Amino acid sequence: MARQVSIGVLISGGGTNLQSIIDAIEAKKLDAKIQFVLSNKADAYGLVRAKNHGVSTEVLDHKAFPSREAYDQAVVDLLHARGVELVVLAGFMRLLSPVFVKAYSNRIMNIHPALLPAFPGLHAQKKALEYGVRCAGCTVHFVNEECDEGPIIIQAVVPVFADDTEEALAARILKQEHRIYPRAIQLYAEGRLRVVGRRVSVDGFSKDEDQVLIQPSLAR
Ligand code: NHR
Ligand code: GAR
Repeated sequence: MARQVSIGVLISGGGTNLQSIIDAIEAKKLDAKIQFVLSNKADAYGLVRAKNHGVSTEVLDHKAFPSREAYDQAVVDLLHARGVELVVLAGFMRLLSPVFVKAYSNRIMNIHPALLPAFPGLHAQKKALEYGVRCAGCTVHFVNEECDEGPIIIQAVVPVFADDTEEALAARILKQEHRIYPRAIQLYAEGRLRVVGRRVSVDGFSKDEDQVLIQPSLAR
């Protein structure tokens, strides 16, 4: 068992990634303690998920603050007050200003439903489909001051099929999000992530040269 890492999870919506983190903790696959879940929206369903599992919640509406910086400082103050070490963005839809990023430098993670640096920003799955890529996926990265640009921790690749809809592809990607986000947090808890410039090195994992995805596959 690694030491338990104290995390704060920031959401704006449904919170299925939050659910995957709660489930991994309950299954003892993730040595983390969620200090609280914070939403900028009072009606985010993720808040119900948190309450269902005895996790405390906070709602901080960005519209009640005079500036992005003032909002971010209030969030940082809450995170500090609860002893949060690692901030986990799970569908949080507010861009973080430098005030926030500096306070938690290389201690904020985000998950994005694309193989970054391809398709940053909104509607990544739709963009991937329209572009015609054969492989899509998801990325967990540390957050820096740019959007979807921070050092990459882990990625999962999924096939794109000729008859895919945006919904089908998004669901295929989301399933893998739920596997890699708890894993990324566990690697952090185990102290196995080191950020060197743009690159994140992961201690002690074995290589497999044959772990590839070919799409369309070599079989017919
Ligand atoms: N903050 C920084 N500094 N860097 C990143 O990589 C971030 C980030 C904050 C959030 C998540 C990202 C996503 O999952 C994320 C990554 C919202 C926006 C945005 O522009 C951008 C990226 C992400 C989430 N939001 C608008 C804003 O004015 C509001 C949009 C809305 O409310 O619907 O902040 O996609
Ligand atoms: C996830 O697919 C996440 O990757 C994506 O929103 C969904 C949140 O789902 N994030 C973005 O598109 C960021 N631009 P959840 O609320 O059920 O975890």
